[in-house]
Amino acid sequence: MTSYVGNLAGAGLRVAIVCSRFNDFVTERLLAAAREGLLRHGVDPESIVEAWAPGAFELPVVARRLAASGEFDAVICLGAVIKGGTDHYEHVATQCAAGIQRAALDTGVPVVFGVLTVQTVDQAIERSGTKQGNKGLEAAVTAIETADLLRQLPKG
Ligand code: INI
Repeated sequence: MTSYVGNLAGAGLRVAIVCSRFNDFVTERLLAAAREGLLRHGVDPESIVEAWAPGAFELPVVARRLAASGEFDAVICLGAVIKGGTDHYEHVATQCAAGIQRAALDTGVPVVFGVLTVQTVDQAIERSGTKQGNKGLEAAVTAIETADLLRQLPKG
């Protein structure tokens, strides 16, 4: 029997982070934790590239370009979609999630969904470094684990 599991082995990985400027009081905290997570697990600071997108809706197109470039082993998308008074939030969150998954499947590069989709500002704060951890750190760990797993699997 052969069993594959991705390890938290960041050495040698090249990682791009795409962060949304919308709700930057939250996304900057996600970004700081993602960076820290990558470094803590051995990713070389010289191998990390960051790009800013206007909002979560624009994350997929930026992530897809980076993923298709052949220069990265994983792309991390960070954003904060917070419910407002209209259903705008639903469209942004749904299209963002679908576009991120599509970017990954189109390119074969892991594109990680580090986007908070929450009802309230408090819930966003809780998930960006307070009571409920930090989605940015989670995204960094997921990126490393998945990239390392793909490094081990037979080439597609
Ligand atoms: N963008 C976000 O990243 N978070 C939000 O909560 C949000 N809401 O609720 O409006 C949001 N909207 C902007 C959107 O991502 C696009 O930038 C905009 O629609 C232009 O395409």
